[in-house]
Amino acid sequence: MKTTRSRQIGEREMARGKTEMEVGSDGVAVITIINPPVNSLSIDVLFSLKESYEQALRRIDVKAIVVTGQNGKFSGGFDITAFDGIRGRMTVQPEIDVSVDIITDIFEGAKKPSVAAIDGLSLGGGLEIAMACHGRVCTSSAQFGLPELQLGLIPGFGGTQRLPRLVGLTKALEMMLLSKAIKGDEALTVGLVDAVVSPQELLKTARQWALDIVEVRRPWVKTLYRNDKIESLSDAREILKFARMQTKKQAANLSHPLVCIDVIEEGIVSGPRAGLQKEAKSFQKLLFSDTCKSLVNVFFAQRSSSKVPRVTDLGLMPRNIKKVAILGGGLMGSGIATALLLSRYTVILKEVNERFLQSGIGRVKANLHNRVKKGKMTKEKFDITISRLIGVLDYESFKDVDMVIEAVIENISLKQKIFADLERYCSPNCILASNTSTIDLSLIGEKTNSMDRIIGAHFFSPAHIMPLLEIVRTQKTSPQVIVDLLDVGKKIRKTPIVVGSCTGFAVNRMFFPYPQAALLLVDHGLDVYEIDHIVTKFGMPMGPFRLADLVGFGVAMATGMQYLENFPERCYKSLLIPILMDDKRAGEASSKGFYIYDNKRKPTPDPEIKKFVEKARTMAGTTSDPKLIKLTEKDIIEMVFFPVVNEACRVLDEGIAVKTSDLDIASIMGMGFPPYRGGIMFWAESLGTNYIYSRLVEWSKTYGDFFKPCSYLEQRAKRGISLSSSTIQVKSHL
Ligand SMILES: NC(=O)c1ccc[n+]([C@@H]2O[C@H](COP(=O)([O-])OP(=O)(O)OC[C@H]3O[C@@H](n4cnc5c(N)ncnc54)[C@H](O)[C@@H]3O)[C@@H](O)[C@H]2O)c1
Ligand SMILES: *[C@@H]1O[C@H](CO)[C@@H](O)[C@H](O)[C@H]1NC(C)=O
Ligand SMILES: *[C@@H]1O[C@H](CO)[C@@H](O)[C@H](O)[C@H]1NC(C)=O
Ligand SMILES: CC(=O)N[C@H]1CO[C@H](CO)[C@@H](O)[C@@H]1O
Repeated sequence: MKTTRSRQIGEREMARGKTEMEVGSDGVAVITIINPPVNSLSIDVLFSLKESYEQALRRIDVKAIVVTGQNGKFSGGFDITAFDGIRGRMTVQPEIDVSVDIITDIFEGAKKPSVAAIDGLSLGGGLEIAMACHGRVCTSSAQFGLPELQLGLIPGFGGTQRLPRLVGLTKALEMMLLSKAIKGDEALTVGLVDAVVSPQELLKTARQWALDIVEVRRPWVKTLYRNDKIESLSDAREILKFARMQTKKQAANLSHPLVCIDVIEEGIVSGPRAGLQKEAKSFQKLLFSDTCKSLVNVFFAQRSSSKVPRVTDLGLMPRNIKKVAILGGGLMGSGIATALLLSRYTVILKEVNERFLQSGIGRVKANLHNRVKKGKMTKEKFDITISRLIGVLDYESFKDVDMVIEAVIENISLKQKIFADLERYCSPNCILASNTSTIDLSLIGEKTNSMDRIIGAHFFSPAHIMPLLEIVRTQKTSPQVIVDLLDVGKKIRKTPIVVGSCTGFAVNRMFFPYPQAALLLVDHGLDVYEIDHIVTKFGMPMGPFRLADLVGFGVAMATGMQYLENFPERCYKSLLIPILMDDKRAGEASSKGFYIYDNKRKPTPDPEIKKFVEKARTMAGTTSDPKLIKLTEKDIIEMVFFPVVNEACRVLDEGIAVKTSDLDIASIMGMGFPPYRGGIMFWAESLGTNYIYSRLVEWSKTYGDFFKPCSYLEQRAKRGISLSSSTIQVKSHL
């Protein structure tokens, strides 16, 4: 990675992180990376590391070097917040290639040996520095990985060259292409480290190793030139060929994994120095790619989703939640119970009768069994986990629960009664959460005096697998309760977004126009399967029609009705699904929807669908529109997704969501929008507000108000400002 140093010495106190060096009487200089919380490698840290090395190399009382990180963490890798800075400074001279000039020539090429003492994280650039050392000692809980591909990049500090030389090609490819981390003991087995010791012994052992290298093992081996682990050229070619094939299958729209394979190959074919050079060049290019920018956006969006203005900035600490009660052991309830149990919560599951209770518990067991089958859980762990589940039929044991999550059938008077009961049986501090998808939370809490602790916890089905949690607050929900639920969300490994209450909340609300746009296009002459094909190619896990089959026509109609009730002026009402329902099609569950399903649930297009489409067109009075039939793939994608962007703007305007980045996360984790496009709003922004606005205006003239841009979008388009800009907005958020 080429970079320049912009800060002057006088600005030191502003520096992001540093290193410190301490020379012992044994002649070992211990250089410690200091940049909390994960000792990331900012530009300042890298240059300070270089200075410390140079000093150690100059001093005659120093015989050997140990590199380590402060507070039990080696280094979490390159500082991602510095990417923008590097992009901006690319043209400034002089350039220094960190990977070649510093890590390879100064650190690895030094006349004094260095040993990395690794505890905690050693990821990305952190691991790459450790690999350039002449020895590595770690603890068994240390974590090693090169996750750069998750950000649309490749390892940039020689990782593509050194990792294969330490652990062999197959293991190195697995760690890079799948961003798979390994722990200390495995690192020892595969040859990534030389010894595993206790945290107390770590520094002592590393010093000893460093001195041993000086005294006993001179001349020492540089990782970059090791050949004992790397496969023969012909074997390597076979392995790389297979990896390319797999990659093309699994990540059709991503080019950087293939670049990574090319760079590794260059090192094997033309030697590691050439490999380093190609790595540096490719890294620079990828840094400017849309994929990298998008994935970095997702990285930050995910981290900021748990930062909520005027909630998480009040200095509130999450309360300790240990015991959670769940009402209803249906599909949702059992999924939520599974997620909580997996994160060591004690779970009380309440049902209406013994039979339902047993089937609820059965579902939880089945979820956990699946993990055992997949090798993700041992039988012993299963027994311990399921022992924390307590099934009940009454509220007896609710006195000391910290949180209740209600997931019973959607019935207002039932839910009102339940919340009134909860108020009586639970402690006054207990959080009362509902997984309701449609009923207004204020209505649910109407018969209580507990609105400040009533909150929505909207999971996505299946709850133990889907990563998103919509936390729904009302005007009365207390910040403390939001902070508590954010903490639970994090502990059960969900990405939470905090939203206001409205029909569909943020995710389903902004995506309601998505199937409608697809149906509109079909009514006007496009083919069902072509739309699904194009949308899938764009990167969605499935097209809108395949999704409708999966959700089921019953559910699709019911939710469609809600939007029609709430937003009649901008709904497109196609008759196609009701017509299909008349033919006894209900979607995948009935083996027949837009597709036909075999007994393995494999979908096949149905030639008969034409007949129903014709009928729907006739009834709607639409005919095949010659203009539409000639649409390009790009047009079709835009006609399907711009209405989503438009609705997302309304969601922002109404204060349902507080940041565009939350909607990026919502689109990716709730709907499967491709992360390498950065999320729905990031993608929209990349096309330009004005472009989206003018296209919507154009379509609304032909196809009506379904496409009519909202005022939030219009105002920003006309002023040429970003969708996230709140300069116009004066409406108060929730
Ligand atoms: N699962 C989904 O994908 C999905 C989709 C749309 C909506 N929802 C919503 O999720 C909620 C639950 O959905 P589900 O699919 O799990 O429903 P479900 O019918 O499978 O399960 C509901 C369970 O709650 C139990 N129950 C009813 N009253 C109870 C009470 N007073 N105390 C304890 N248990 C009680 C029922 O016996 C039933 O087993 C509903 O509000 C529904 O609207 C879920
Ligand atoms: C995504 O991949 C498909 C092939 O699967 C290709 O046709 C399409 O152009 C790709 N899109 C982008 C933006 O790379
Ligand atoms: C809703 O719940 C109430 C109270 O339990 C019950 O009396 C009513 O029959 C239920 N309504 C429906 C439609 O299930
Ligand atoms: C009761 C409840 O919350 N229902 C919601 C729970 O989560 C599922 C999964 O999306 C939603 O579909 C339900 O609306």
